[in-house]
Amino acid sequence: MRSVILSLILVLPVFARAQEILVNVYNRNILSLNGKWSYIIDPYENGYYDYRYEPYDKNPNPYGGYFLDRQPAGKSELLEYNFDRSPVLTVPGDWNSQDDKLLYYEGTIWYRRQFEYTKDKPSNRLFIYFGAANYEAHVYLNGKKLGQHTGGFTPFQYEITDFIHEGRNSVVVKVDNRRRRDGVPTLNTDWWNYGGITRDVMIVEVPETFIADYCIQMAKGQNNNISGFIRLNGPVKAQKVKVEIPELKSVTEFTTDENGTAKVEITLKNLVHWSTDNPKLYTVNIATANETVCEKIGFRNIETRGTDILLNGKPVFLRGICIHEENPMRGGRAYSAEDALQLLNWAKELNCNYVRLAHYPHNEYMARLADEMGILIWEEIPVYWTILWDDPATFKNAKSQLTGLINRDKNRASVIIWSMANETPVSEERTSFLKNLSAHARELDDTRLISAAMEVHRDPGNPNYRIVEDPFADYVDIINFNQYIGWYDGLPSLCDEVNWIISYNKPVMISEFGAGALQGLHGDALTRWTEEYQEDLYKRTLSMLSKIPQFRGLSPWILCDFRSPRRPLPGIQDGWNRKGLIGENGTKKKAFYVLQEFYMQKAKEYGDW
Ligand code: GCB
Repeated sequence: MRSVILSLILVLPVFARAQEILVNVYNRNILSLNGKWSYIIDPYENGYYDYRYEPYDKNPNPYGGYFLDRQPAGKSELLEYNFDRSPVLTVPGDWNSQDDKLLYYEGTIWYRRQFEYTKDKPSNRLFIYFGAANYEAHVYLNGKKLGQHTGGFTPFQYEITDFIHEGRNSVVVKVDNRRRRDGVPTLNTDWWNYGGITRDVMIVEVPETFIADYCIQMAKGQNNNISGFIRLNGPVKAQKVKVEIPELKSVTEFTTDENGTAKVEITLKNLVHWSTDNPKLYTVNIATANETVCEKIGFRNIETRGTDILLNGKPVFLRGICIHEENPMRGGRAYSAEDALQLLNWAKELNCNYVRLAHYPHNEYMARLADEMGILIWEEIPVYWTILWDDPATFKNAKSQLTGLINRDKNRASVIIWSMANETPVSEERTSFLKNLSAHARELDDTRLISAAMEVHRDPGNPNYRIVEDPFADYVDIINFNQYIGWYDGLPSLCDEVNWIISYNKPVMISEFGAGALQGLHGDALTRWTEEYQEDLYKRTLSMLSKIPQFRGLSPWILCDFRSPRRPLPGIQDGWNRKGLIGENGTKKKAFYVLQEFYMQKAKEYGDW
């Protein structure tokens, strides 16, 4: 019995230290590890735990150091895991949409990829970088454990300088997508729990001392002043660093301190601000004596004044739509620049100037493309519904996902809102959780706006009143709430009756409303699931919302139908949430055109047409 249970990896007593994540990884010296990875399904995790359920990581295998990623030493040796005989999955990509038998799988899958590597320069350092893996990943290189990462939507990396071999190398990753009560998100969501290595994987080669992180953004409330920081990692911490913006003929030199950090302050003349009409990006070069990192960055100012949202000092109405990170036509998680283009092109066609990337950090291509297309963005972490508010480990997890997101996208002009949560039930623990998260976000980035998708309450004495009142509203810059009058709450005609009580002197936005419709199903406006019902609900909702005096934007639910196991209705839902304005085959529903027209009028009203 014992001898047939094989440990998968040789154990190193000390894990590689978790690293500060490299910013702007796509513009570095990288080797992509995307492609075909061999995989082994391991629902009982026998490659991770011995037969006493002790992790091999903690308790090195006493039976001779078997490990998964190797060939039997001779014909008599028993090995039961063998990647060479195993099928392959494409990385990046969720496993659910690549093999029918994995559609509902929740558990562990082991991945392996072999690759050759030769350094450009012997003194250079190497990192392995993962855009994301859902939900927990354990990473091993050539039999050494590099570390473990929790959270399905943020990047992670390990330094592999000392573990990589000249020539052939082998990386093994255990990915486990089981939902957890104490996780972020928790057990209960309304989206598909796609597992796998869902984003790009790469080896990054950098000099011994390298530019690890930087923030080059417009200072809060300023029009010409850039402020931020540069942080070096490596033995030569104190040195000269240059920031150059060739188009503006601006070159400024800074000196990093003994921690490798320099504060950046630059005054720019003749700067063209990034905006939705003119998404101007400047090439910015950040250089030390032996490294230059380049990136296109836009400079803009976002703030609120009273009930207005101001982009570069000018009132803006946010014509938005919610998006899940899914490609409805291919099926499964979106992960590429092409997927991002498809989704954001649809948003543009809808006359949007804004998108809400729900309900977790999307891949980096989205914000990069939005920068180029002039689309404003809301970014969010999966603090959704009923996570464990009083568990310090859950808070730490949420905070680390928020940090990962802000670190990655802090140089994107398109990103204007960090959202802390979606539809969370009011309680003291929840409000203090969100307060602490938002304080952390402001500490990391004081230039963007904070919000959350809050809930609506009824007035028990008056069926036609809806109230937005939430103690967390005091800590946000924009009030956002989800409401489903006409779908979960009465019929669409109720929209004509309802009065809103929203007493905040802040901009008010509606982060969600919507109705399910099966694309191609027609009937009268009172028949559920028809395109006509959804169309009618959109018309009535838009007139209802327009009566709210502080109304400054919206992001209806949702651009495309998306998969959700909560949606079983045969013949209609079949495992899809049908609230999309676009069906699973890419065809637009009638309500798409209602919103498109509304947005054209709004754009005209705000002088954006
Ligand atoms: C919501 C949630 C969203 C759901 C949506 C629905 O309020 O925020 O995740 O998918 O409603 O369709 O019910």
